[in-house]
Amino acid sequence: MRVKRFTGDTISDAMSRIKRELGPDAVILQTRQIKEGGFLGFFARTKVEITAAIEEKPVKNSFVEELPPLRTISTEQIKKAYGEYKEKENEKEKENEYVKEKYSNHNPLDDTKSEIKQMHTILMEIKGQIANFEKQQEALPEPVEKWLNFLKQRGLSQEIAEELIALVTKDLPPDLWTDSSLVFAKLQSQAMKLCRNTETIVPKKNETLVVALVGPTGVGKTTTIGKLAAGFSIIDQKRVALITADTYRVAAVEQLRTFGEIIGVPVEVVMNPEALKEALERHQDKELIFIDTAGRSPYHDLHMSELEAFMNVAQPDLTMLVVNATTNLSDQLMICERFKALSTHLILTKLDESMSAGSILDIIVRANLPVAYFTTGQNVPDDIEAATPQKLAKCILGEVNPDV
Ligand SMILES: Nc1nc2c(ncn2[C@@H]2O[C@H](COP(=O)(O)OP(=O)(O)O)[C@@H](O)[C@H]2O)c(=O)[nH]1
Ligand SMILES: [Mg+2]
Repeated sequence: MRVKRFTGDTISDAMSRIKRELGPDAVILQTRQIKEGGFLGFFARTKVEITAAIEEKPVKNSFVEELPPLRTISTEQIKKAYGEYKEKENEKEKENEYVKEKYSNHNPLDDTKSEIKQMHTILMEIKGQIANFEKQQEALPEPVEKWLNFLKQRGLSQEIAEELIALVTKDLPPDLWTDSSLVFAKLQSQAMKLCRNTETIVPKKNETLVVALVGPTGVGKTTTIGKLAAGFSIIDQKRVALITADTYRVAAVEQLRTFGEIIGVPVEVVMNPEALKEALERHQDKELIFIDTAGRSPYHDLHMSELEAFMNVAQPDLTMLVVNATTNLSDQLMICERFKALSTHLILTKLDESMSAGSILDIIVRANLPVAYFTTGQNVPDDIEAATPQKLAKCILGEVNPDV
């Protein structure tokens, strides 16, 4: 492992030095502003200092050279460019997490705090389970019980499953519960009611709409921004800019820039809230600006306050909390709790991979935020859908009645 400090007048200056000397796979460990020169503190110049590291073994990276010429955009090319970008990024992910842990100013107190939080979550879960067990003692009529089990198999929590059943029971007496078509239709319409709050991104007339995506690492924020940026710029012909505050990997940043060039969308890289502010000002001529943020661990207070600092400056019109449908329900709910105050909308991802997508109803009800989109695969720009109550209810209950 080679660790080295680089200075430059600007971030891109220092970044290009890092790239020249350590190559595109270098990992950024720390960035800060420094004063250089001057006399008794006067006339000093502000510079950027970046500490970066690289594994000694030479790593070949020919991603940039392999791309097709710019501007001949086809969906296939967008998919290919984004696919290659993701592949490289994933490769480095594990290695980088390790380096980051090792070299960051790691505070053991943070670990203790996060352990306490995790224990708290587990205790709350146990408490919930005991309450559920007590409730279960009151037996339901057999056909109703069967539908309750179906809902739980779909991934709904006991609590929401019972709530949905209670709503249906209101206008369906127990003797009609054997009519499965009727029950399924009622469940669908009640699920749609619980998911009635949907709202997609609508660019404004003569104003810039700023949309930020937040959430933990790996939920699909960058992929979803790729889908949205390509959709709005190519299909809807909007003027779009992309700003990424996720500057951790040099190679990832470079490749995201290349992706932006292919779809004809400028990509700005910002390392601190001030730079974010400047980047936003530079793109006031755009109709839409997407801000990609670094994945933040909801257990990590420092991570969360860094994100808040970026969001305070950006003051996005819309802040979309990205939640992965395949994450277990108690984690999903904890993520919602942590990010809810920052967020205005929800994006649900990886519905294609979830065997129990019903849990999204718990998220939707608990977060009480409008759902904007859901995503159904890794393909950029295709695998994204605007949320509607009908589509969400289908994801939750499945397309077909399980009992016919
Ligand atoms: N199956 C599936 N995978 C997805 C979806 N969205 C993103 N991914 C994958 O999830 C991984 C993490 O995505 P990324 O956008 O880097 O997450 P980020 O860390 O939140 O920016 C990548 O391998 C993506 O291809 C989706 O809707 N379905
Ligand atoms: Mg990302």
